Amino acid sequence: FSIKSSKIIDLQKNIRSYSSSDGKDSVDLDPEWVKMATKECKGADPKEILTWKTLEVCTLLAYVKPLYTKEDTAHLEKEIPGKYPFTRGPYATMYTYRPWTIRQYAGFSTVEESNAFYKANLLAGQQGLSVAFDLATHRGYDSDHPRVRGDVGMAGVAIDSVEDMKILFSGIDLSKVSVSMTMNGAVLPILAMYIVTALEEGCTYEQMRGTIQNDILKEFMVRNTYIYPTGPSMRIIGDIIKFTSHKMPNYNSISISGYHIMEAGADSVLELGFTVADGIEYIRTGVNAGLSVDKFAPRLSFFWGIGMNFYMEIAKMRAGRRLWAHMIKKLFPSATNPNSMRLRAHSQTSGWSLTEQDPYNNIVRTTIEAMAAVLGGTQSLHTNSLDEAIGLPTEFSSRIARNTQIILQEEANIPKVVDPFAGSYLIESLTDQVFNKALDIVNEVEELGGMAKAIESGMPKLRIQEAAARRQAAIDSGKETIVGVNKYKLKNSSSSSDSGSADKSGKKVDAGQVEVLSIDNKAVLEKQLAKLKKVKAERDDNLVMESLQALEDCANEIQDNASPNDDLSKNLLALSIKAAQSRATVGEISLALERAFGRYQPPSLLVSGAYKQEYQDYNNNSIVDKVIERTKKFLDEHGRRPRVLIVKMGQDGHDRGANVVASGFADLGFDVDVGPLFQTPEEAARLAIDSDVHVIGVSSLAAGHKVLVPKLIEELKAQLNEAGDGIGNHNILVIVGGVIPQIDYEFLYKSGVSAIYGPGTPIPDSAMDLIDKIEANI
Ligand code: MLC
Ligand code: 5AD
Repeated sequence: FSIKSSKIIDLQKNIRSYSSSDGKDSVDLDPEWVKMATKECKGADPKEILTWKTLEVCTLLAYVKPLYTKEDTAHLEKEIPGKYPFTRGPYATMYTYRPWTIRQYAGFSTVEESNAFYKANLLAGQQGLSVAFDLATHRGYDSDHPRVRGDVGMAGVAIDSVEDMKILFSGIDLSKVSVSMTMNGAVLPILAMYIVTALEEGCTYEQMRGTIQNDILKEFMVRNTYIYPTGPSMRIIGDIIKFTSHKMPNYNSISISGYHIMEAGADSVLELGFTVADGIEYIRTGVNAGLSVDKFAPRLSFFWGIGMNFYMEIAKMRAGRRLWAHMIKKLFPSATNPNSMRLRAHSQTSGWSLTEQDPYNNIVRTTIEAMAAVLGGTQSLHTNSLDEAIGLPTEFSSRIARNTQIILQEEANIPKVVDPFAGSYLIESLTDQVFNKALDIVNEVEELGGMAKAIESGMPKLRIQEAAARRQAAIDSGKETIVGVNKYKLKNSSSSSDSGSADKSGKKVDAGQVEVLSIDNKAVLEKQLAKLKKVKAERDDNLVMESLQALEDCANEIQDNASPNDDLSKNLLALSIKAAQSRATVGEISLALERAFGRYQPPSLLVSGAYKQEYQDYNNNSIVDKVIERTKKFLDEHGRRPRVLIVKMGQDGHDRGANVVASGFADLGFDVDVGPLFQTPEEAARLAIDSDVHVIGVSSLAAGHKVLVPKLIEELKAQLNEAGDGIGNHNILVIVGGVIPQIDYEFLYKSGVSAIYGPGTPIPDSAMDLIDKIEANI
C-alpha cells in the first residue's frame, strides 16, 4: 500500500513576504483635498488612514486611494465598445440590443428530475441551460463503479449513456436553447453523447450552440476533476478544438475558467493572470493541432468568478478583455480577425462568499455580485442561491436567484447604457492597474514556459493556496467582516438549517431557517443501475467493442499533426461519437482512453506560514498564540504533537477548505498529514492507522458525507481490530468539516463522529476544541 504524504512548502522560501506599508509611498493624492481631509480626519494623515489595502496584496496591487480625480485618467484615450482592445465590451451595443443570458447552473439526482427542473426554469424566465454533472460522471466512472458509492446523483446529475442524455434534454429544442456543459475530465464521452443526442433529435452540427467547459489546465491547478495526465489531456483539447471548429461553427469549444481559481482563494489579479495564461496555452494547443488562430480563437470563451470586491470585479472584467486582446495581438500576429481578440465571458457569483449563518444575507450578497458582473459586461450569468453553503438549490431558492437577474434586466434599467462605468476616475484607474499586474503574472507564467510547465512547477497552486490562507486568517482574526459570521451574529442560531423542512404553506419561518434539498442517493443509484443494465442488454456488443478498440488504438498512436486540417478520421472526439452512438457508456469510453493514457496522480503541495503571518499582522497575542502554546505543551507532555490527517473521500475534489485547514493547523503547531484526493473510506482508514494520527478530519463539500463518514468509522474499527495490540493509537477520533446540513448532524454523531465544524468556524477555535478532545481521548 503506497502512501503519498503531502509536502509542506515553507512560504518564506518560496514567496516574498509583505509588510503592511509596502507601496504606500506611491499613493498620490490631490493636495487641496489632502488639506481638507486632514481636518476631517482630526489631524491624521489621510494617506495613512484612508488608503485601502486590497485583497490583492499577494499580487501587490496593494493600495486603492480614497479619492480619484481627473488627473488620474488624464492619459485616457477614446475607446468604443465592440472594437479592439474591447475594454468596453465585446459587442458595440451590448445589453441595449440583447441582454446577457440568464444561465443558471443546475443538475441533481436523475435525468428525469433534472429535465423537469430545466423545463420549469425556462418557463420561468431562464434563457440558457447549464448542466451540472455528478462527480462520478466528471471522473469518468459509471454509476455502478465501487469508487463512486457516495457520489452518484449528489452534486449534479448522473449520466451513464446517450439514453440518459436524451432524457436530460427531452422536450428542449437544442437548435434554439444554448446549453453549457461543465465537463472537463470526461469531456470526450459527454460531449460525444450531447452531439449524438442533438443529431438523433434532428439538430444539425451547424445548429448546435452552446459551450463545453473543456478547461483542463485549471483542473490540474484547482478543481481536480482530471482523469488523464497533462500531455494526453491537452491532446484531447486539441482534438476537440479541431472537431468543433470544422463541424460546429457556432459552438464554444472551451470556457476558460477563472471562477474556480478565484473560488480556490486567488485574488482578482491572480485569477485574471492565470486565466489569460491558460487561454494562451489553449491557443498554442490549437495551433499545434494544425489550425490557424482565426479558425478557432473566436469560439474560445471565458468564465469569471465575481465576489464581493465590487469595484475590483468590474475593473477585472474590463482589464481582462483588454489583456486578452493585447496578448493575442502580441503573441499571435497571424490572427487578423478581431473576433479572435474579443473576450466573451460567462460569470458566476461567488459560492465561497456565501454563508451558512443567517442565509438570507446571501440574497443581498448575490445581488451585489451580480451587479458587478453586469456592470463589468458579462455575456451570461449564474446567480447563486441563498442556500449555497447548505446544499443544492431548492425550487424556492432557485426562483429568488433567477429573479435577481430578471429584476436587474427588467426593472432596474441597468441594460440601457453600454459600459456605464467607463470614464469613472476610479474604475478606469483600477482597470489600468489590474491590467498591468495581471500582465506581470502572465509574463511570469510565460517565463516558466507557459501554463502546462508552470503547473508542473507547482507555482500556480502555491500562489492560490497562499492567498486562500491569508484570506482565512483575515476573516478569523476579524480584520475582514462577514456579517452573521464574525460580526453581527444572530443570537441562538448556530446554523440555518435547524428545522430541515421549509414552510411550503407560506407561514412565517425564522430568519435562520431554510429548506434543504435532500437527495436519495440509494434511489438514484438503483435507477442508474437498472438503466445501465437495460442499455447494455439492448445494444450490439460487437459494435461497442469495435468502437472502443478504435478509440484506444487512436489514443495509442502518436498524433499526426501533419494530416490535413479537415481529416477527422483520427480524431478522438469523432471516434468517441461513434462509441457513444453504439451505446458505449461514459465509464467504458473513459476506460478505453485510460488504458492508453493512464490516470493522473496529483502531487500534494501545501504552503505554511501564510495563515499565521496574516493573523498576527492584524491581531497579535490572540487565540492563535494560545493554541501555539497548547500544542507546545502537548508536545512536552505526550512526546509528540497532536497529529491530524485531513482526508477527502469519494470524487469530491473541492480542496480549498482542506488545504486552508491543513495549512492553518500546521501553523498552529499540529503535525498535519494530507491524504491524496479521491480516497475510499478503506484507504483513508488505512492511511490514518499507518500514520498513527490522533484525529482524522474529513472535509466534505459534495454531499457524500452520509455514506462515506459512517463507512470510514466502520473501516477504522475493523482495521484497528485486525491490527491487534501492536498499534500505538487505538482510538482515532473522526471529525467532519465542510458543507453539512444541520439535519445530518445527529446522524453523524450517532455514527461516531466526535465533532463537526461547519463553514465559518475559525481555525484556532476548532484547533483548541480538538486538543481538548484529543486529550480526553488519550
Ligand atoms: C449578443 N449577441 C449580439 C449582442 N449580444 N449580437 C448583436 N449585438 C449584441 N449586443 C449575439 C452573439 O453574437 C451570439 O450570437 C448570441 O447573441 C448570444 O450571445 P453570447 O454573447 O454568445 O451569449 P451566450 O450564447 O449566452 O454565450 C455566452 C458565452 C458562452 C460566450 C460566455 O460560452 C456561455 O454561455 N458560457 C456559459 C458557461 C457556463 O454556464 N458555465 C457554467 C460553469 S459552472 P452568435 O451567433 O455569435 O453565437 C461551474 C461550476 C462547477 O463550472 O465548478 O461545477
Ligand atoms: N446545481 C446548482 N449549482 C451548483 N453548483 C455546484 N453544483 C451545483 C448544482 N448541482 C454551484 C455552486 C458552487 C459552484 C461551483 O457551482 O454555487 O459553489
